[in-house]
Amino acid sequence: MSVTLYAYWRSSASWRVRIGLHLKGVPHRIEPVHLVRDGGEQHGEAHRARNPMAQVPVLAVPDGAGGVHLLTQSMAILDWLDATWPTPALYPADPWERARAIELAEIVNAGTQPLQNLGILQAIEGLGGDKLAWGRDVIAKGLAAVQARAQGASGAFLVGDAVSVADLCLVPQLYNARRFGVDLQPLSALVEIEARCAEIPAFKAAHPDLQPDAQV
Ligand SMILES: N[C@@H](CCC(=O)N[C@@H](CS)C(=O)NCC(=O)O)C(=O)O
Repeated sequence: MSVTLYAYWRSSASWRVRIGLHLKGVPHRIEPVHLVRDGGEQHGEAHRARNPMAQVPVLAVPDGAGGVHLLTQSMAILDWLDATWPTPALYPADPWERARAIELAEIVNAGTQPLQNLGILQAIEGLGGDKLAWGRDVIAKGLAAVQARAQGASGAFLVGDAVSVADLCLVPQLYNARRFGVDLQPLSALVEIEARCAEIPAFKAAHPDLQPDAQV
């Protein structure tokens, strides 16, 4: 089975899913959705039919009858990938560690990224606000919380010594942190984990610069 990921090279939520696909060796194809050009392809009829939130990622999975099932929300997609291709696991086996990994992932997924999403930044700009200062503040706060909450859980990676869903959320968020000029000095524990992830072939392959729609 080969799946299709509707994605944008710099979308952090798409990036999480790309890492998952590569880690598990899932055959896939990337279908770019340009979030900026001409006001954003995500707002077009074709993409809204895939995702009424007008966002990426969206995963299209063959339904076995010539059509596809669609799945939105990176965390739901990662959960499905993990259940379908269990190795390597994205979630620790121990129930407490599993919950800790989800906790750290959700600080990014629910508590940080949505506040600096493109649509929100455009709205802030429209209201006369400073979108870069806003983005910098919310990312700095979110990542500081990840680092604080990871204490006692981390080993080589955010939770223990194996990559988990928490690391899949961390790496793209750190990339966004740099784009917004967040001071990473106080976040050195996270940057060290990021460096370890960067050595893993799946993380390398999922990097924005290597995507078919990359503009580098
Ligand atoms: N909760 C969603 C978030 C998706 C999301 O925010 N996607 C962003 C890119 S990272 C997007 O498509 N933004 C388009 C826009 O704001 O217009 C997920 O995890 O998939």
